[in-house]
Amino acid sequence: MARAKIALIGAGNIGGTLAHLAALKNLGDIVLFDVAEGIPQGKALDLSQCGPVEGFDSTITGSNDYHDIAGADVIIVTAGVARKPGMSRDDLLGINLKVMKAVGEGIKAHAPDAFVICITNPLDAMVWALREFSGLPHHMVVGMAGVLDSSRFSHFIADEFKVAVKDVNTFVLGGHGDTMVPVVQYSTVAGIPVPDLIAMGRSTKERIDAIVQRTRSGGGEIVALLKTGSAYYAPATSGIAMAEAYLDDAKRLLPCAAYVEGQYGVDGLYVGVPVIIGAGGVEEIVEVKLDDEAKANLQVSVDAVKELLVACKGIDETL
Ligand code: TXD
Repeated sequence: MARAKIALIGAGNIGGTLAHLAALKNLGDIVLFDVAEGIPQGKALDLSQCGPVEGFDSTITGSNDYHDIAGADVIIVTAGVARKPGMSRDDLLGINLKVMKAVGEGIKAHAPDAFVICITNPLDAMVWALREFSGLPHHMVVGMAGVLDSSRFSHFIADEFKVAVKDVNTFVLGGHGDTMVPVVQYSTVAGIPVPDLIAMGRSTKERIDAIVQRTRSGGGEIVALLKTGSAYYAPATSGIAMAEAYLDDAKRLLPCAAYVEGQYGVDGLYVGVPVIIGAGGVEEIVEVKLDDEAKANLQVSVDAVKELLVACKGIDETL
């Protein structure tokens, strides 16, 4: 069977890490694309030289030409600018919307059959705009945020209860921003819901609420520490998990920014919801029952995303 082809649009901090992870996992042949000359080529050559040590035979090439993404099975988009201290994700909208237009046109022209995972911020708006510009089917364009946000949430929960991370499963809904909705009642340790663990005296509501807040500001916490950019190891790891779910037809149920048409009372925009990812891309949007608090929090998140879309339409009249 022919090896999968993975195109990474953006060869920066996340793009380079994506390429490294994809190569280590032998997911397929990799094309690193960027507008910066030399960066994709240099990183591709450096990564290729890991092959003899690690034993992977993926070919890794760098390019500044969209023709080289032709026939990609999976495309992961990180092109754009990242946050610096003092910047919100929304501050990136003006610059990154223009980038999504160029990327969307490149994908439309050269790899219209790919499964596209958008990572560029502000995520919920950029994945929507990328889908509009590319013209791909909605189920073949998805945003990476919830896998990262729930991984951050799971890391903090595992630390709080002093348990193995593999026994923690957390649930995050909504936009990738301060309004995201970590859903405590669907978050479990070995199947035990976190509220039950609180009732068992293993933590308190106050401590869990503080963890929810730390998850919401998880990106900003790292930006403040790094000062030169934002997180990239966990974002790349999360994007690769989604790519593997598609390539392996794994039917994984993952929190992703997907196009909702009526589910959760939302219509016509991308927002973080539980989805099944398999060979058909986003194969199903899973609608779970939410308590009133989670419903209200989700609505706040949806309203924030709608404001971003209004801003996008104000910048680009073709949207
Ligand atoms: O969970 C999430 N979705 C977020 C996403 C988690 C962390 C970071 N998030 C966002 O991903 C971040 O706010 C940025 O918008 C993207 C990429 O972050 P990264 O840290 O990889 O940024 P870099 O290192 O600046 O890399 C961006 C690359 C850089 O090499 C530019 O030259 C390139 O994008 N770039 C382009 N490539 C192709 N085409 C165009 N037009 C272009 N413009 C810039």
